[in-house]
Amino acid sequence: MTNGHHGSALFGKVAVVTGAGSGIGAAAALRFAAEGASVAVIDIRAEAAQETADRIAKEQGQAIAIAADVSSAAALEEAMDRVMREFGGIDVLYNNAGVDSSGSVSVAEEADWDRCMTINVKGTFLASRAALRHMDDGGSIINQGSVAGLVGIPNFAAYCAAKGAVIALTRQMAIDLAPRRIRVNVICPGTVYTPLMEPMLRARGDGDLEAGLAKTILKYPIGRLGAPEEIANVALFLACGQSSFMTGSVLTTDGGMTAQ
Ligand code: 1HS
Repeated sequence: MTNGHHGSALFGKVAVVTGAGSGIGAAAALRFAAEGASVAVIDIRAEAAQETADRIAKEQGQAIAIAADVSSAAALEEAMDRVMREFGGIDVLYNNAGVDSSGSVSVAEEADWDRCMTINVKGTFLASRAALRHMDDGGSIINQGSVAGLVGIPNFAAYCAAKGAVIALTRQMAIDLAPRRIRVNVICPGTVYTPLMEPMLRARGDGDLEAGLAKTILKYPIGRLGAPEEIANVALFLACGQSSFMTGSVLTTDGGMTAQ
């Protein structure tokens, strides 16, 4: 490994990351691999998934790329079956894949609402269900929430509702899966500069990305947005044994945004 994060917190483990072709998912896939996990890189875009898997291979990590849409139960079952065949089981699932959606309730489009709920909420359910068929006792599921699931964000109706649902689902899953010693936790990042965020930042700046960024940073006491690697570090903590007494936890990772 050449990335300076060499460790073995996930030695011998198998981790699945959805939406791992870019952003936080890619950072987490790389981090998990650097810590010794065999990683299944799932993304709806085959090329993006392959790119992350190639980056992992370049650092002597182990990864496979799988193209799958998290809104498809059949695609996810096929994907998890493939992980089972190639790696022999699943220890960690990071439900990271997500989409944003803009608009207040007065103007939001029904199709955008449905898409936001389908990818963010149903996708988390479907990927978890498919993975759980192959998960051993003692595994870890990490869901991707958002500060938007905790506080209202202007013009983000469907996204806030979806992330609130992911947080509630996390607590529910933690109860049902405790007897199998599968822990389920949710990370609530503040804005991280990733491809997902660009349209929102641009809109907030009336078309000017830099202006939107400046406006957004004002909401963060720490004075900047997050980096994908800073969320990946929290995901690693939840994935490994260091968080062994944590389940049903909501981990805000937001530079103080919700502390105000
Ligand atoms: C999209 C991501 O989950 C963050 S929601 C927007 C929060 S903020 O930066 O506008 O306060």
